[in-house]
Amino acid sequence: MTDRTGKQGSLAASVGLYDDDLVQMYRYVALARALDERMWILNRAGRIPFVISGQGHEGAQVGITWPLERHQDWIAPFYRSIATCLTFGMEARDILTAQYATALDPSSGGRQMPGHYGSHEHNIVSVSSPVATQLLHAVGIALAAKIRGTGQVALTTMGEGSSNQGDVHEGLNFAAIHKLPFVFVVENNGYAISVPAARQLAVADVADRAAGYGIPGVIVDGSDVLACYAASREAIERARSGDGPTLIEAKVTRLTAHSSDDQQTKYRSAEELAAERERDPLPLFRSQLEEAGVLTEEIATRLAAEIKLAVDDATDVAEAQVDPDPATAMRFVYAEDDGR
Ligand SMILES: Cc1ncc(C[n+]2csc(CCOP(=O)(O)OP(=O)(O)O)c2C)c(N)n1
Ligand SMILES: [Mg+2]
Repeated sequence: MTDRTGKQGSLAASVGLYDDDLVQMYRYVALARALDERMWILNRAGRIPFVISGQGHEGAQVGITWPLERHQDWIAPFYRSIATCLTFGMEARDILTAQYATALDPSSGGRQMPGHYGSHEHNIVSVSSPVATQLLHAVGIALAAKIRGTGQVALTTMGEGSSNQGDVHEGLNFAAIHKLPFVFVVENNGYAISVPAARQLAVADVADRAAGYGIPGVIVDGSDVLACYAASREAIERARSGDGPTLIEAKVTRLTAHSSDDQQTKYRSAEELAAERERDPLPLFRSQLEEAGVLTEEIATRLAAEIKLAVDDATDVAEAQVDPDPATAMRFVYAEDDGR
């Protein structure tokens, strides 16, 4: 995704990127946030039934997705992966039509639950409701890539709570034994709904578990977009060159309640919530790019206008699209022509 002819200031050079990459990365973080904020408004206005938010995770998602090859590699994401899906090719319209469950929603034509994004066109596996099953899907894709010798990498993402599911042990063990081109990303936001990490894990870091599979376990500050990028690039290179999987644990913050059906002030103190705001990747990345002279006022103003236009357009399109025809509800469940 890098423009190899562009300007390269010292910040971009420090991570082997160009200034334009950094601006584009910032654009995805900001677009994901703006779409997410719009979703909450639409939910509270009674237009969409359910929001499960990526706010606080966007920096890690953009940084980690960036080194993957579009239309070549695969991602099996989870419900918070709005920025991941955008970075890998989905559009603002695709996200909101999924939220409205319209007939033309590319994720599933309105068949999936809200927040269950997917894109055949962009190699994004449809989100599964039972958490952690996506790891098995991604490991299967990685196995196929190895057998076929395609050079593809499969990456999956999930929360730290989901990482305790049995599927993770089975899939990770298999991927490690067979040195599959696979990257396992845990976006650790410290909670599984209302359950704090200390009640989910007996260890401080999910990354510690990597040793049990004989693979590297890397901890990265999920508010630091470029640190996430560097960790991901290394893991992807390792996977592609045949050295097997890596576990990346990105320590992120969950800025919203678990979902629009949750109220986090019931289980998190005002002090804790205020401290979390300090780790918001959006203003942190913006300041970093401003200080490096990459994000000028002119560029920031242009991006803000573009993003507002994209979010308004996505809302208008999703509002205008029709619902799926109930007669098609069983399509893709059973064979089309067997009389059922
Ligand atoms: C197998 C399974 N068990 C429980 C649930 C209900 N559930 C949905 S999200 C969630 C919390 C997951 O927490 P975590 O993995 O930390 O991700 P986060 O939501 O914090 O990003 C639970 C328990 C589910 N969807 N699937
Ligand atoms: Mg969590």
